[in-house]
Amino acid sequence: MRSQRELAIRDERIRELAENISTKQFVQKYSYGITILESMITGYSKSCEQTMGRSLVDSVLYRLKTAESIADKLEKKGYEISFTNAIEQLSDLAGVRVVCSFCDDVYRMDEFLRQRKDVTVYRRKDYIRHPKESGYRSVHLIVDIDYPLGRTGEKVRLEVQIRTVAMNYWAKLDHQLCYKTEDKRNRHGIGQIRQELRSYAEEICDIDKKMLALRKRIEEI
Ligand code: 0O2
Repeated sequence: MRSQRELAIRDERIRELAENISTKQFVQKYSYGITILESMITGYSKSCEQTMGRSLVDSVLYRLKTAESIADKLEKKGYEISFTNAIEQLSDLAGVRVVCSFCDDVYRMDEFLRQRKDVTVYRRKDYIRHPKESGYRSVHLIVDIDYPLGRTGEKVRLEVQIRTVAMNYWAKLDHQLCYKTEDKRNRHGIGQIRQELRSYAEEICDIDKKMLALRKRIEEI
């Protein structure tokens, strides 16, 4: 439990953070990153549509992280809430989520971004081959792209999450359900719920595999 004083300090730090991330300079930089990545992704998806005759990408979503969410994440990682720590310690102040139809499309998109000369992959995590304990699946890329409107050589860092429609369905519900049970973590039965969620992630993964197999059979007809 935090004291009233600790809560007041926390609120003040979040307020300062919110001010810093709403400056024109900050919003312009990260929005630029999102726009560039989004146009690369949709451009590639369109070119695939012409060559493969089907849509690779179901949707592209993006967001700038809120001050509250930045504060939670900094605290979770053991850092004080500050703008400097947000910039230095977090890689997902700006995030782009690519939702693909099939699992092989996820890896096509992953490969496409990794091969681009104007995208530097700082970190890659394959939570499809190695799902998280929760059952979460996605490919995550932390990427740097040039920011020509800034200082010479300045980069903008973003997180790209690539997943299938089915993985996205699970992640969205998990996010909602875990959020709702967050303050009930120690209650009896939460372990059972997490175990069930994990088993549903596996069922969804099986369906993804079956749908991919079905598509391949159809392509051979
Ligand atoms: P939000 O609100 O979605 O933005 P690291 O980058 O390695 O220092 P980080 O950023 O925790 O540490 O990386 P990680 O574990 O790869 O996860 C980053 C994001 O993936 C999370 O961002 C979520 O969006 C998503 N994610 C990870 N695990 C889960 C999970 O079990 N369930 C769901 N639904 N999503 C998950 P945020 O900032 O935690 O949350």
